[in-house]
Amino acid sequence: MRASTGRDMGIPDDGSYARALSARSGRVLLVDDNERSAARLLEFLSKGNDAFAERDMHAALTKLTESNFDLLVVSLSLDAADGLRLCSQVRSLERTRHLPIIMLVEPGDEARLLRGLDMGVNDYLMRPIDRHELLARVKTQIKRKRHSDFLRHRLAESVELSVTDSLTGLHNRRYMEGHLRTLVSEAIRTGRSLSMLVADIDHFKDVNDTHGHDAGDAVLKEFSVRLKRNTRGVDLACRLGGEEFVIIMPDTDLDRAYQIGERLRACVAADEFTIDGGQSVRVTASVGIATLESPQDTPESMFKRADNALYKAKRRGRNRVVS
Ligand code: GH3
Ligand code: MG
Ligand code: MG
Ligand code: MG
Repeated sequence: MRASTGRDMGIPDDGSYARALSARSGRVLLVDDNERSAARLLEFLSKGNDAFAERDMHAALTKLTESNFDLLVVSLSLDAADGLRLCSQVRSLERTRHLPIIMLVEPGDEARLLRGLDMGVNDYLMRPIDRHELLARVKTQIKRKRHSDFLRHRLAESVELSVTDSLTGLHNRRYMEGHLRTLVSEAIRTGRSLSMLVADIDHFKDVNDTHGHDAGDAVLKEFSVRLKRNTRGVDLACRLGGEEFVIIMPDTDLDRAYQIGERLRACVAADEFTIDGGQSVRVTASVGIATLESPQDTPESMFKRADNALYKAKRRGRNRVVS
């Protein structure tokens, strides 16, 4: 595999791809129950790798689940069908699912070779083993693993980024919209209650104007912490943008939602928010509440009612909850 930079795959070339591929020597586990063959292979494999050997499948599985390996080399001449069973176990365990496997096969054992390939073994060598060929195949498999680990990691990261607000770590608007839709249909289907709360920090522009944008960011973070503190595990807390936040609360009626809104409002107003340089600011928030009213209700209409209530709270003088 040529790619030594990530640029040709659309990966920003910050060097992380090259680093991931050239990382430390590979950790290789050899499983072979023939003592002489194992000693010889282990010596080959130790060239450029951290190589370990086990004699049977159970010891090998224990080792594989205790720490991370980059490659498994299995001799198919293990007792009975143990070599294949080990491969199948490795493929089925979460921790080892992506571990590359190379099989070592006796000539004439094509039936098991085919079954191994069928269950996702990555490569094989026929005995007698040529050391150069072994090392070349080992190197290729380790490189491929690092390549796919890197992509899997990046993918997980970007999925996370696409639904998370980077400043506060709360869910973002996109996530909220999708989730609200699901929760509304679920509540309508089951006849259970569903409420939402929209909170907006009062005169937040003044915080920025007086103390600077970083101080504003610090307030937003601390506000998110207090918001979270007032939610249950099943509630969904999001930052919609700016200084506007939402909590969606399943199994919660209007009265209960009002209590939660009031508790949040009080918790914001009670203690000053710490900003940089040991300073602190006093902040209040206004809160609008809405609940799912009928099976004809939609996420949009419910959100609109919460937003209208918030607007009323602002007009009536802020630092209050309106439903
Ligand atoms: P109101 O009580 O009517 O809500 O007044 P307000 O000042 O809070 O509302 P306004 O919408 O006039 O101002 C919101 C301010 O929030 C303006 C904008 O610069 C600031 N803001 C938006 N996003 C961020 C952010 O991520 N960080 C910081 N520090 N400020 C932000
Ligand atoms: Mg505003
Ligand atoms: Mg505001
Ligand atoms: Mg606002």
